[in-house]
Amino acid sequence: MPGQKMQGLILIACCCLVLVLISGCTGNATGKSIPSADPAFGNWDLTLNGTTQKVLTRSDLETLPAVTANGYAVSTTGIRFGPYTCKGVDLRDLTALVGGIGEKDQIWVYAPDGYLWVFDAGQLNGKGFVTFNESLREVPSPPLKVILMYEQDGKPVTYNDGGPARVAIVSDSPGIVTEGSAWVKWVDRIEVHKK
Ligand SMILES: Nc1nc2c(c(=O)[nH]1)N[C@H]1C(S)=C(S)[C@@H](COP(=O)(O)O)O[C@H]1N2
Ligand SMILES: [Mo]
Repeated sequence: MPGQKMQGLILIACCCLVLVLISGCTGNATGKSIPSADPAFGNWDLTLNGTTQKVLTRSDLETLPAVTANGYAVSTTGIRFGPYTCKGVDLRDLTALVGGIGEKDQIWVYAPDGYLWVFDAGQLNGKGFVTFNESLREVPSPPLKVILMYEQDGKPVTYNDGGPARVAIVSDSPGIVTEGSAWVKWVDRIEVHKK
């Protein structure tokens, strides 16, 4: 009967809707919340894992030697963000707190949205990045530093810009553009992987 068929279809449609709603509530892949402008933002800390492990608060981070330099990035879609004055802690100084890095080690940088970016030891020494000028023409790389930035243009990094702490690749020379994919937002964990 057409009426029964219709009822059946409506039932199936309702089941699908319920499934979509339920799956939408399970959150992101890691199950951890992104530190938005809510409690999680204030509770931020940073776990460093190497041969030992340490957890740093925001004020711990601010007591470490700070680097202030120029940062400018381009997304994979060609949108530039910056130029910014970036202030933060050199990743070599952070990893030194948990045993340091060897020449062949990798440094894994995690964010609670499930994003992960891996640097090699050479990159922490500023080598092996592709650099562009403002017109996105590739230029030879000046000395670079990889920092965990907590201030951007003199203000705490906002949530939308990846705060409380975001990776920035910085240079003493202005106008050096680096690839945005390495600028990990909302960083909450850094691991040294021995090779
Ligand atoms: N945690 C996290 N960081 C991230 C990403 C992400 O998806 N999650 N995307 C990266 C990529 S591919 C780019 S191009 C830039 C984009 O930065 P924006 O969101 O400030 O424009 O952030 C990088 N950092
Ligand atoms: Mo990107």
